[in-house]
Amino acid sequence: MLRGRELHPLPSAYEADEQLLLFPAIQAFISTRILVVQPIFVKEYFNSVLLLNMNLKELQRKAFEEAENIEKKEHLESFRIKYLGRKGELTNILRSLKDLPVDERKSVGVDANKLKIELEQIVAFKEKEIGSLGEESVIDITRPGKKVNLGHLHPLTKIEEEIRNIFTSLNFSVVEGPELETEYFNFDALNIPASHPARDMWDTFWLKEGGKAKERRLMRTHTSPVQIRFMETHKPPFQIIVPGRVFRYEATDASHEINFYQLEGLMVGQNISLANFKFIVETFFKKLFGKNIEFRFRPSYFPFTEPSVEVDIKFPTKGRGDWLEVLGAGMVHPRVFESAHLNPRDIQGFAFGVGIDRLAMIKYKIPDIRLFYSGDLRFINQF
Ligand code: FA5
Repeated sequence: MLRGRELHPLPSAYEADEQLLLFPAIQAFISTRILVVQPIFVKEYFNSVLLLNMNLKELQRKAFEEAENIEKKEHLESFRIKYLGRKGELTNILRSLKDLPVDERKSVGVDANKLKIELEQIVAFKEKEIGSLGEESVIDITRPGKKVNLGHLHPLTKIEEEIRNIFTSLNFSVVEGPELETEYFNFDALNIPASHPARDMWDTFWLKEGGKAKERRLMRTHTSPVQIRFMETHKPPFQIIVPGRVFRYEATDASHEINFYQLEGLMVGQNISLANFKFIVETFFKKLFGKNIEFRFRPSYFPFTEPSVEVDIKFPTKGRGDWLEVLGAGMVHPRVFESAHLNPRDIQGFAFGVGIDRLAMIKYKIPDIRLFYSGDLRFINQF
């Protein structure tokens, strides 16, 4: 047997230590061979465990000392190969562990693996250290700087913030609701039953749902469903605004988008009247556009308000004044209160829904609503 030739008396622990100091390179070689003979020579076996432990200690001392002096990439690579490479000194010891009985394998193995992690950490640390001294990471202070482009708020976000501030200064609270709505909140609870012709007023993005769905869902066509959601859980009196995104499946033009922003208003109490609405809306317009803003009220129809009105603002386009519809409103319909489990005999109130995009068009003199969603920086950077 080839292994038979490798059997030889082992040096004592002391001698071995001496040898280690003198001939460290030979040590791993000896230790791996020793393990082969352990089933035969018990004494040699104990010596082999001792030797392995001493080997590890010496290897650690030596490696740490060498690591101190590593300054170049090439040195680091030789260091890595010497200890951790396929035939490296520590790798040899680790490989030889399998020949030890389980108990000893455990004790020596823990130390050997600990040392392996330590050496790997040293290599990683040195790699970084050398890299940060390398050419590629030297900071050239003469290089021209890179301009950092600062972003800013979108005009629609800006105006929404301004509107929120105006209404909170008038003691309104800000409430939000879901963009994905149920048919009930968007239509039925607002007195727009399936058969009602008013349902045709909004072309809707419906969700495709499997047959198991309890209720049809849609992308809300207006912010009015939040009226119901809020009134179901709050007792009057209250005054709220509800800013949010809405969706309509309709043709776009200069004043119509398929997704745009609305702001719902709702004020409910014992004696709230259309006169209160007129005061609030007038104050709001004057704060947003200045005292000289021109607007008008027109009678209108919504199934969820009675009576209903619409409001237009004079919009200066190309030198001539045009009226632009910005808002629908009215006194909350008794059926809407009933949907929210409130008694219409005890309370009354007004509601309105204003188009935020249209207000922004007027404030910033934007002739086409589609510019807000174009993503064109030449447009956006003007704000
Ligand atoms: C409604 O959406 C009602 N929910 C408003 C309402 C609330 C009435 C509470 C009564 C009580 P209308 O469809 O008219 O109403 O839309 C209201 C405003 O949203 C319009 O005046 C307009 O400013 C804006 N708007 C409507 N459709 C579009 C669109 N396609 N693109 C941009 N803005 C739109």
